[in-house]
Amino acid sequence: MNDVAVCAPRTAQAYKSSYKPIWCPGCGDYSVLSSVTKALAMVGMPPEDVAVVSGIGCSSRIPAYTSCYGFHGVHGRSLAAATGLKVARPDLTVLVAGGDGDGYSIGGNHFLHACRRNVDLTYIVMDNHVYGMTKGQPSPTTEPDWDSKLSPGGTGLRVFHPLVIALAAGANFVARAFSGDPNGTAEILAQAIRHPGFSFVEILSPCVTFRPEQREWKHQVHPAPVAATDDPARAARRIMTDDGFNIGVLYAGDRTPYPTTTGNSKRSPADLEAEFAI
Ligand SMILES: Cc1ncc(C[n+]2csc(CCOP(=O)(O)OP(=O)(O)O)c2C)c(N)n1
Ligand code: SF4
Repeated sequence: MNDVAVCAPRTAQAYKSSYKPIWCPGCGDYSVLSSVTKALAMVGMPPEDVAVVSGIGCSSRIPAYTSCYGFHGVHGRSLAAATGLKVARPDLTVLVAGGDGDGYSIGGNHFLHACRRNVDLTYIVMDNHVYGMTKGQPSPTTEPDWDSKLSPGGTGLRVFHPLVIALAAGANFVARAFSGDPNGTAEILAQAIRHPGFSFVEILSPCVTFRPEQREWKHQVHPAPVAATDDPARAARRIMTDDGFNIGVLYAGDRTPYPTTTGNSKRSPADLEAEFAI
């Protein structure tokens, strides 16, 4: 986390914008928005010192619903944009948010390298195991036997395992949360924001329109039975063998974050123009 001046305490409301979300009634992303704003209030930096960067998808609409700086960018490229922003402006706290299609499919390559670089970012994936915005195509986390009009009989493909992949690639903090537990999710997000380096929080967030059966997740999630470890091999073994519904911080490491404070972070537009003059 940055050494920002922490001013008077703010409520979660202070981090919400006046735009009303247009998600479907019952979408898990409403609760994720509430957890993000609660977490920011817990951590306490002013909204103008926070940037929320996203890709494309229902979940990627989230920056507009906060009062922080926002960038609703290109599908699958949120981590690239956020990395550039954080390196250029290390004084900002940068959150990155999006869906499983955005982050693991078209953005999969960026996900690997963001973990490896370990820039001080907090990456929030609202995982609903489907492409919601484009009407229900299977994503990398869709179960192989999920039968739908767009994937008759299921894809038959092995699922992508984001938490283990993040660990193997070098993420410094790995957690799983559930949108139906907004307070618990806010606690996890606050820890993720405070943790140095690349923090990855996978939030199970039901798409009630294309995956209505995900309403059952509230009966399946449970707290992780053991505390977070700082041993990546142990964390990987646990995550590989859990049931996919363990909620909590699963790994908190101590890798040194990518250094972002060596340059002059607050150059004027005139300085930048001069640098690129031909
Ligand atoms: C380059 C490009 N390819 C495809 C699309 C179409 N597209 C928009 S959102 C999306 C998938 C969104 O799914 P996900 O990231 O899981 O988010 P959700 O809508 O479920 O929150 C796709 C394929 C696009 N906008 N740009
Ligand atoms: S389509 Fe699914 S992910 Fe998109 S807003 Fe509706 S419920 Fe949420």
